[in-house]
Amino acid sequence: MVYTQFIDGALTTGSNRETWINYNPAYNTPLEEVCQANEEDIEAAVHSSAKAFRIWRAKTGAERGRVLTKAAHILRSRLEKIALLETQDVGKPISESLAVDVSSAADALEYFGGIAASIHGEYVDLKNAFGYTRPEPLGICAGIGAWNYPIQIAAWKAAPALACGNSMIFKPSELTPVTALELAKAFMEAGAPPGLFNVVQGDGRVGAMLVNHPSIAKISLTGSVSTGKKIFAGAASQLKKVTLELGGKSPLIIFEDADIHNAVSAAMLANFYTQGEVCSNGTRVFVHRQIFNSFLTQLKERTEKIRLGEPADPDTQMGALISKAHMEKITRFINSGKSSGATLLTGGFQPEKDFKGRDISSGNFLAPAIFTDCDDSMEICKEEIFGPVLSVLSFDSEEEVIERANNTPYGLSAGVFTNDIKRGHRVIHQLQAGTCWINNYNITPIELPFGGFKQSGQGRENSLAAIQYYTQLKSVYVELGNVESPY
Ligand code: TXE
Repeated sequence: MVYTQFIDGALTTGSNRETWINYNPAYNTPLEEVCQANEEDIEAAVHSSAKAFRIWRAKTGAERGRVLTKAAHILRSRLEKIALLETQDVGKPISESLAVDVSSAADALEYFGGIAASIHGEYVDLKNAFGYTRPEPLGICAGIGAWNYPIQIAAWKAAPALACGNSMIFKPSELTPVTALELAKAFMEAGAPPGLFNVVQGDGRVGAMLVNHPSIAKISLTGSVSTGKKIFAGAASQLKKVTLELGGKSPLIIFEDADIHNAVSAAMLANFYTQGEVCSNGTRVFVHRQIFNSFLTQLKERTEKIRLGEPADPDTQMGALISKAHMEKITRFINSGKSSGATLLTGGFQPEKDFKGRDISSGNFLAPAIFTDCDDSMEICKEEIFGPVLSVLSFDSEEEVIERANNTPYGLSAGVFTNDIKRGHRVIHQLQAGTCWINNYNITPIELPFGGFKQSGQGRENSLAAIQYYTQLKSVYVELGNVESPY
């Protein structure tokens, strides 16, 4: 099957002859051939997006909200089909794509569909005059996605953009081109004007075309820090608005009074969910020295029970990494950890068989790895690995752990486990991270802002906070008296 662009309400292979093969990470077998967009396709997408924008911005918030809400229902009605597509494309377990990926995309559409009618400005009383503000849409927004949560990322960008009256051109990661098309179809069936949500396919070259296109008002990226810097620089030449959701090396701090079972659960969720390919992962697990050994014993025991294997099996808990190249990158990090003196407590190897004895040797599977005897200066404790590799570090005092946790150029997330309510808040307030949890980890409800401090990003996704990143404020002064003039 040839996978395509979705432009002006219809699938099209576009005008380019260049294609690439998209693989299923569980077997490294081809899934489909995908057409790379060229400049002509981008022009067609921009033209249709501009047309849709004129129609869409003239609608009331309630009308826009209705379309988003209907699209959410359509996604939910196709939950199993889309979840399977996502699992085949990303390699993540079907249990995850059923429970999280498609539903969180639908949650975003419902949430922003629900508030579309309430987006409003302010009235300001002035002497003999009044003023008001109008949050107006930006125009055509471009969304550029990463490969770990393809449909969720597409919906997290599209939902607030469309609720605010913008149109969107979305480019999925070249490694996961499939489910953004399902979102585009859902919007069309829900009554969106053709072109409101176009999908163009391709690698960074297509992303760069979107960044440089003068008719595109805003870029929202989910991706790596290095791509974020390129996009920020590219957008600067035209002073475009940007939202950047980038990577991290987040701390998870476990104090001696924490509930250890819960803390171990959170550390596993913070490192092994989606094979560890999550930007907000708490990959530096700081454990108070008093509970270090018992924490480690439980962590090792439970990690070794993770059911790794065939992603489409509902019993599977961990699937395949996105690509062979990514698996090799993670393996290099594991070797770096070993050679720098850390102890690999468990995992870090490529299993031949899965938990039901099936041959998985052709896929990108890696047993979840735990490193101990770590030092903050080791590469594995400083660089984002984006795979199932957890480093455990011990600490003695609150002051010390806060300083060590903050000693990173990243600032996406942080977690604290303690039963002392005062300490929980006190510590969280001192951590340099945009998305934090007390006594849990990696929970990202649509109602709360998501985004990073420092080099982990710009702007926020989700929640009411997202509205300001998809609108521009117009101030209107209305005179009720005479014009006072010195002339
Ligand atoms: O990122 P890339 P990947 C981060 C995390 C991880 C990385 C993996 O740090 O290491 O992303 O995702 C497009 N101009 N997060 O490898 O390479 C590219 O085609 C314009 C953080 O996909 O940065 C793809 O669509 N676009 C996170 C997208 O950018 C360009 C969640 C990302 O690619 C481009 C997931 C260019 N010059 C991953 N070059 C979070 N914060 O939520 C590439 N692209």
